[in-house]
Amino acid sequence: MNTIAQIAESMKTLKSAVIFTHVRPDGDTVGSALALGRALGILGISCQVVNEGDLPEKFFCLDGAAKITRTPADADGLICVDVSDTGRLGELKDFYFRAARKRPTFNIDHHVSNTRYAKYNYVRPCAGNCENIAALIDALGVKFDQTICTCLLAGLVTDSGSFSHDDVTGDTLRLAARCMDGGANIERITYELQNKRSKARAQLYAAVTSNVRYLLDDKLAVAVIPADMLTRYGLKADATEGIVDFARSVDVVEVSVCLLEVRHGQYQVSFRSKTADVNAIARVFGGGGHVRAAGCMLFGEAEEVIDRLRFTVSQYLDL
Ligand SMILES: [Mn+2]
Repeated sequence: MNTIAQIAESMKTLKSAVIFTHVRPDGDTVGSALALGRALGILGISCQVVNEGDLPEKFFCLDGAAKITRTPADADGLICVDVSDTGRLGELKDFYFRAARKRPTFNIDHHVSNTRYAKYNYVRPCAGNCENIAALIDALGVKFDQTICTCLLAGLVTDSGSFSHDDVTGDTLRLAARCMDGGANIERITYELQNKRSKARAQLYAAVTSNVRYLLDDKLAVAVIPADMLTRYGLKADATEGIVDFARSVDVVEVSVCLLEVRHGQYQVSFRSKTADVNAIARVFGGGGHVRAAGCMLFGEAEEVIDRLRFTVSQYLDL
């Protein structure tokens, strides 16, 4: 692994960079990318932020989000932010590997499951990857402007569950305070990125949460979202965010799982836990993430997938 100072030195030699965000982007990957892109821009390094899909509209409250594209151009360097492994680049993975043959690659992330896939790697577990990005911007010698502050705070507040997760530290809050002093609007960010929901999404939420299944003495909660359900409500996958967190909030639940059927017989699985290591559970199925929040893909019929989950989760619980 490299130090943040080494990463900053190498980045400063670039004239241009592509900054990659992960599939199904969240506030942390987008906030990380836009804050870093802004800082590098101040140094005269032109940056293009990319994502494999169309960016959900809620992110447009952040400066620069409207310029995020799915079609990168060539650049001097490739930077991945909040991307634990290259599979998380989705359809941009091929572009990344082609360009990586001749360009330096950077990996700035906070996931314990990070595979250190780049030439330069800086991986430090913390509440939000924006904490690592803030350290990098400091190492680059760029002063935080209002845009940087807003984007960093967006990553911090969303990835930490509004500063409620157990990996939140005094440093997380000190950085948040610094962002507030720099003019970030926390009310706008939290409303746009976390709290605002459409009526259709509220109805989906009610339908799914009222059918949560409780297994393993109620320690495992499973929410299932069949593919046709999203179609019925006219919603996309990102509308299901928060359902798995709701299921974990039930007092007796230790591990919560949300199964989203992305195509027939294929489930995108999100895990949350109170104390169990769901990164380890997700890894059993080829996924990963954080100790208390992770994900993977599972194939099969719903009942069969739930059986496999029930068995594997039972190995990680005191029953
Ligand atoms: Mn993150």
